[in-house]
Amino acid sequence: MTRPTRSAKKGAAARTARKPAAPRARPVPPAASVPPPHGAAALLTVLSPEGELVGKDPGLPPERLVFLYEQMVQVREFDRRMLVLQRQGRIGFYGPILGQEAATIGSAAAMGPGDWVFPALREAAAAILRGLSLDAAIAQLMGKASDRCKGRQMPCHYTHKEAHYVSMSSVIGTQISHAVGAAMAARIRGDDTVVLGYMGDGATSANDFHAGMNFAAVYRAPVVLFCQNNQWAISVPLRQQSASETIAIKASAYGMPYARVDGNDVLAVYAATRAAVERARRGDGPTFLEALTYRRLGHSSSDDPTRYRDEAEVRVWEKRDPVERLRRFLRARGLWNDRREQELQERIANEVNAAIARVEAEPDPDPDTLVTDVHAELTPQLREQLADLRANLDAARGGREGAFPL
Ligand SMILES: Cc1ncc(C[n+]2csc(CCOP(=O)(O)OP(=O)(O)O)c2C)c(N)n1
Ligand SMILES: [Mg+2]
Repeated sequence: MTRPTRSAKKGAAARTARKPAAPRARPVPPAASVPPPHGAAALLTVLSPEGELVGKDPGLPPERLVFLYEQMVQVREFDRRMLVLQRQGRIGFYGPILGQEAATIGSAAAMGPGDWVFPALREAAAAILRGLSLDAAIAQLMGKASDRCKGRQMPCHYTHKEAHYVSMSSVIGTQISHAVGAAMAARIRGDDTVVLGYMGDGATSANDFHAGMNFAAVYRAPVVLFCQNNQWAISVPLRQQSASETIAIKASAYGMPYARVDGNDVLAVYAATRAAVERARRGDGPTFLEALTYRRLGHSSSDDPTRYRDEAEVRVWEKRDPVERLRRFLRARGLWNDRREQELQERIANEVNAAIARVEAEPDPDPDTLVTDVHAELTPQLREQLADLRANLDAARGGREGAFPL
């Protein structure tokens, strides 16, 4: 290797000094002629933010309206507590759903019990609505022995086999292909199952969006593809995600019917999803739905959104709160009052507290389960590693110096 001469070094230093600091890469803004992606097109709305009926009433019976409200309140409390547990170090990670309760509950409530649901990142409410117990959800988050996945999955990967709720794939957009594939299977088998496949706005930039949309439309798969447009993909705002006027119109390029719905209006979401489910069940193929909503907290417990977005935007969306909207509507119909609200809040707080206490007292998975039902026969390396792990865990339990950190 030749060493640079003193003068060459000096020249290089001078060149470096003259060179202005490289600007931080900034995303190219959308073309001026393209209207902003959100707010540009009409939204299907049933309830105004004040809870007044402004659209076509889907005609749900009173007990079903109350059920939807109770589900929304329950998941809001669950969400709040799980984030607190994460902050206290009792859960490793959590992805909050505050603000998106109506989009998930309205769509999940439109599905039949035999249908299938392929969630994306924030659809715990759909699993709970389909019968996942709070204990099972918390066991998943805490990685307890009773967890269906034996604590092997990252938190927020709930699964509920009995209710056809498939664990989400963290790989953005892959749920779209999975949902379409399952819908194709139903079609080939000739049953009337419908599949609901969720995605975020960010997922519409993923390869699987194109593959899934195209496949679903060409083969008329009985699937409802539901985009939770919460307007952020971690720190990327929608205007930097897509120059399309709306997300919904992307479906027209695939020859798929679509609708754009107010995602904070549970009745509008329910009505749009119900129509799409009926269409799919009749054999008329897929529908794409864009639900306009807002992610009010960080992307996850590892994120700080104050570093990249204006809190004033959050305040605007707080005023469009989905839970309050339905509560106002129920009150106006004489289906809700302060007493019922207080009873519900107390009942849910007690149920969540009791579930946390029960699950936290449960044992962690036996470390042997890392391998024992994965491999029929352990490789020599795995055997050695497992022996090492056991020895270290034993040492740690004995409280000896230098023990394996638990
Ligand atoms: C293929 C892939 N690329 C990147 C990531 C990292 N990632 C995790 S969540 C996320 C943003 C998802 O945004 P969106 O689809 O809008 O869903 P949201 O988080 O808003 O619910 C990204 C880029 C990933 N998990 N998978
Ligand atoms: Mg998003």
